[in-house]
Amino acid sequence: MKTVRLLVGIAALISVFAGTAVVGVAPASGVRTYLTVIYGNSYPELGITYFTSEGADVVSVEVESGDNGRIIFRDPNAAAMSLIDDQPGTACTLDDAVTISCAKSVVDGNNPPSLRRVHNVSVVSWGGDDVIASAGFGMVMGSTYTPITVTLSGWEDADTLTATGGRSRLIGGTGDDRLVSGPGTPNFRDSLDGGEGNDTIDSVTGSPDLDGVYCRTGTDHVVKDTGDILYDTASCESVTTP
Ligand SMILES: [Ca+2]
Ligand SMILES: [Ca+2]
Ligand SMILES: [Ca+2]
Repeated sequence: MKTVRLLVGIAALISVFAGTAVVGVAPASGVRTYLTVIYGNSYPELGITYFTSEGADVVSVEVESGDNGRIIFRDPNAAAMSLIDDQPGTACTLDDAVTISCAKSVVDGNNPPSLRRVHNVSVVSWGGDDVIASAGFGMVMGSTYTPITVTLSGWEDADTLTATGGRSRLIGGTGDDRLVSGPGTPNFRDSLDGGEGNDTIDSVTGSPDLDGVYCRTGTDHVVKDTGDILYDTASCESVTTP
């Protein structure tokens, strides 16, 4: 089952990133948690995805500020972590048994060499009641000042997804999920998608940061700022604005 979903997830990534990156094969999951980091995006951009295990995981990702800031995945309940990428000379390091961190850019080995910048960061969790959080306002390096987009996907069961900072996409999937989007980067709209199930969606920030909400099926409750947008209003059974 997980193999099928992993393939679906990878296919989705390839679809999203339209990249030509070599995709690594995830290690056998004999342990409770495994982690895979995959690079893939439209060259020379980079995307990094962290896959957790079946079962309830508690995972965080932080995008530090500054060109030299790092992208840090923490999984304190992991039995082990592993690292797969398509870069010779990876920009990610296994810092300890439960922490992987990645540079926000890497110069590849091509001739002439290209500076590859990370534009997308994802955490994908499968079954289990997962708690996934993101934080940090780290920007893409260079002159665009476009925030790195952080995507948290809970898939099955009752997940709690919380994003603070930057530009975020929360995807609850099936199950009765709780999605919370805190203050982000003005002018870059966050997205909260409850998916199937009875979801609680909180996009209140009291800041100029605007959010977009999908409730989908189930009996969903939304708390939102006045300016936040409901993409499927009829599917949001309860909507309140402080
Ligand atoms: Ca889950
Ligand atoms: Ca859901
Ligand atoms: Ca729903």
